Amino acid sequence: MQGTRRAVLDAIAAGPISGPVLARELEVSRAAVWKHVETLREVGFEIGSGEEGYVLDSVPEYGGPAIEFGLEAPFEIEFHDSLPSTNARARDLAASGESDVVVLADAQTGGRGRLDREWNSPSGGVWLSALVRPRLPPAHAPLYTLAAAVATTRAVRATGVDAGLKWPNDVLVRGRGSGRERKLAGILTEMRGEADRIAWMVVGIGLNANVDSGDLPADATSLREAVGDVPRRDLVQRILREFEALRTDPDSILPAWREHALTLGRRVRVETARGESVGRAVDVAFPGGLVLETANGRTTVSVGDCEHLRPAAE
Ligand code: BT5
Repeated sequence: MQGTRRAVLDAIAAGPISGPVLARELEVSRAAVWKHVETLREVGFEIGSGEEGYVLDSVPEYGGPAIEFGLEAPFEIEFHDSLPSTNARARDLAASGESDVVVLADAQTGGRGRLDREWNSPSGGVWLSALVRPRLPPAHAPLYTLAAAVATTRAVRATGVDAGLKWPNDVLVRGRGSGRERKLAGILTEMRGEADRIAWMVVGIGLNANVDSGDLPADATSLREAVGDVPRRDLVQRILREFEALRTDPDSILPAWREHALTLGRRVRVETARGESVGRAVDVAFPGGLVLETANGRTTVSVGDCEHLRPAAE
């Protein structure tokens, strides 16, 4: 949101405040204040004007300005009703030099998972991509995938859903009783690295929020299915706040991941480009590899598709 407009909104939210006082405080003309108020109303903020001045009556349910308002993370939000892929859009923004922008869409028509797999993205989900430029060597990029998965898990758990992490990039909802775990969210990280430093990184998060599970693959689930529809503005703000807290304190990422891990302690099969490894997952190691105890000893896999072979209880 444009700087003065944001200041107008913050002042009204803390109000009531009159137009002339607002103009004086922000050192702009009264006409400028009025114009910003009109623009805010157009994007859905209900601003009343009583005797004591402007008051904020309500905030729009979703969308860029709604999420930027009260967001405790330094991201600009670019919202679209529909896009082919928020990751693709964020890559374009990277190419034009932008940073710290979050692209958010209500629906995607060409959402992608890893290895160019299709990602179902019906209207009502949270499809977002954060464009960041961390001062890290390219080899440390997996940390950000884990951080995004932790941030998503924390935000989801705050809605009352018993979610946990499957290495490397999935958020699962635990099955009730002997029920299977089902995928609620996935992360797709893309980047361009220079020799010793990441140039840009796009961290894509796909979270099945207010969508019917019938519109998703068979082994997927949604928040709607688990707890009913949730306010997506709160959800996105929470994800971004948690992501920000983790990226500014990188040492906290692996411990936070372990805390919510469903993979650790389980027998797993990991398929990598070089073949498959089967063993017991015992830890996650910097910058994000999975440590396995296999028949041939300990090994660490850094990328791959992981399958949980038995329920945790066994
Ligand atoms: C992922 O890939 O889990 C990463 C998904 C990232 C999606 C976000 S949405 C915002 C941003 N923009 C994009 O275009 N992408 C990112 P992977 O681990 O490869 O899992 C893909 C597999 O999950 C597919 O092959 C399906 O089997 C399954 N799948 C597809 N859509 C799903 C959904 N909505 N929920 C759960 N599983 C799904």
